[in-house]
Amino acid sequence: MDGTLVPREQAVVSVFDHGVLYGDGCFEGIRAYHGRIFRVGAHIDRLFASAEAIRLKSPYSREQWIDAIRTTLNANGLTNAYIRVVMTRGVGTLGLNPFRCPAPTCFIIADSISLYPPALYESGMKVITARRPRNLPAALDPSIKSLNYLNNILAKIEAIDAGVLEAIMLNHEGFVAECTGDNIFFVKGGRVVTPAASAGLLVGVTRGFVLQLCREMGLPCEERLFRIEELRQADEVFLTGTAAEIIAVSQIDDDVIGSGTIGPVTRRLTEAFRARVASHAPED
Ligand code: PXG
Repeated sequence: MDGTLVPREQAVVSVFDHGVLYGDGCFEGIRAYHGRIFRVGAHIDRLFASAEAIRLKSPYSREQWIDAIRTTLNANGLTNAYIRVVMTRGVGTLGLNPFRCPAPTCFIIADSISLYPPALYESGMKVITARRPRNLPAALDPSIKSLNYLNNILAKIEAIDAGVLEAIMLNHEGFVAECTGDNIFFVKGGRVVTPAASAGLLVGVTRGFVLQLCREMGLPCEERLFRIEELRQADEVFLTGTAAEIIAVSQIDDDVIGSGTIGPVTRRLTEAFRARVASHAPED
């Protein structure tokens, strides 16, 4: 918390913090595998980009954040972990003005996470198409990982109400953007496709890693705009995210995707992903 290790019960934030009052701030979710912090540089770069986009200045350098993440991981005795890094606007007066908050509140949590039941990684999971569109980039750019997640949470509620765990979100023009907490890919005729950043989405670290794996494995891949109809006709659909890693989609609304279970390309990418995070490659 703000540069000091504190026990869990002392890790508290003021009710006057604008992160709490207005969702004014940004965050990252990061994984550690075997004591190595996965793509920590990319996550801290994105944290700084999010902060800059909301005119929030980090009191710590990139290196200080990375050191603090490592310290928090070690203090919790964790080697496999989920790390949450949060930077809020800080404590201020009631009223929106962010510039009346003298200092950001910064904290790091190291804990565990399991997002989806393990069996779903074999069977694939059902998702729905949310009726609610993803935020308009000109209003609140989804590439900013801000503490305002209500757009995603309201779509997540649509999913839960429909008895599934994720929802596909379309942008204001009806192009597929992403899911509430995951990016989305499809495979058709051996080509791997994911929405281009211009669809208005969080440019996921896992998404970037999967695109890199495709190139390394010689799988043709592209980033472009597409509509939900194209997704319904795909051979395979899968989601990517820090928490989810790679998970197959078996059904979208009433449409079964491909064989209705994890497909061969998704399986290959999942195996490559797991091998890489388990390997002793240097941390990056
Ligand atoms: N889109 C959105 C809206 C996200 O929130 C992703 C895509 C995937 O990005 P990364 O960089 O993780 O590959 C995210 C990330 C959670 C949780 O608690 C959600 C995310 C990450 C970690 C935990 O549900 N979402």
